[in-house]
Amino acid sequence: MSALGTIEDLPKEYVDDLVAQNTLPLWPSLRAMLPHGIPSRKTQATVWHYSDLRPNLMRAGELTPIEKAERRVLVLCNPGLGLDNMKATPTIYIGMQLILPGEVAPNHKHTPSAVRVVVEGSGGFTVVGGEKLPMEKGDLILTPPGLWHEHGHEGTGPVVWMDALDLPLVYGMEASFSTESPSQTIDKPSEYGITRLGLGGVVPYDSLDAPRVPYPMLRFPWKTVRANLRGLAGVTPKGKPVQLAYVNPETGRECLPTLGFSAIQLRPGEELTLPRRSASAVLHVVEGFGSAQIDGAGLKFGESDTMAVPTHARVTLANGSSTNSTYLFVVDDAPLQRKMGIYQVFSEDIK
Ligand code: GTQ
Repeated sequence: MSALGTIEDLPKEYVDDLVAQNTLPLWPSLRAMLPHGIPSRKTQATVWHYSDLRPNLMRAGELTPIEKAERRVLVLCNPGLGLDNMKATPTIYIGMQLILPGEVAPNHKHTPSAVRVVVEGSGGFTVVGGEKLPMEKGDLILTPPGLWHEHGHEGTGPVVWMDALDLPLVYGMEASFSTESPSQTIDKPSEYGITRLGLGGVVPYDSLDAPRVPYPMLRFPWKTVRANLRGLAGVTPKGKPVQLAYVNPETGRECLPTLGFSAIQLRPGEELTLPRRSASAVLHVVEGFGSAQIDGAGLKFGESDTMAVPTHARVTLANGSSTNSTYLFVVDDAPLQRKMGIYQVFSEDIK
């Protein structure tokens, strides 16, 4: 394979004429656009420590009233992707949102998909499509594209959650916008989704004949996921990932169109090499501490810390405790990559 011609190889007046016509030659850029073997990646393996972020988030609570923010969020920006672009990975936006007692983050809907994972505090809630969803630490709450959602806080003390959105993707498509509306009427019983669909392998009988709603379950309580992980850990050989995917229980497939969610348990003392995958990801520590090697970068993580994983990265995770398990929540863009037919797991890396 020979080296391709560069811009400098061409007469300057020719290049100037191409540019004047809003055109460019491909060949000087071909290798950059389609590198051989592995994509070029600007995303850096990065950790955001919650202990650094929290004081600034609390200060935002003093500096900016909710009316001036609508969503009081500090955004985790991957330095490799340009801070202004507000991307944790090329497709994933991550924010840490603070809501104080009595505050309301008003009702809206938008084209990007969003989820919340509760980091601290209790008494927070989100109303999604007329269902009031309580928010307790570790819970996953879906706000799918086009569904109305608003947040509130009926408890005491601060409530913080992590927002994950496919905003970089939808914004990049020039398809990102929101619509406002007065507060929703709550028209579903509490715990509606989890009561109907959150039990092992059974669904309401009439759902077999009823037209499918795309997002039948909107809240995945951490308590249930954690217990299921512990069950799986007991039957999973050492060295194999103890990992559960969050799915739509009616289809068994991913619960949002573009982003996927899973939870990993690192057993006491466990070190785990994940299969290398074409998807980019964000890891959030729900419980525990340890260290990660992501594409050769050594990162230490503690509870509520968040890490960015580039596409195609090598990832090894080590539990820092020899007596307790460590639990990680994972966001990735695998559902989108599957739909595009480009998702790959490099199984030769699986030990
Ligand atoms: O809570 O609806 O971090 O609309 C960014 C955009 C949170 C939200 C974000 C949003 C929200």
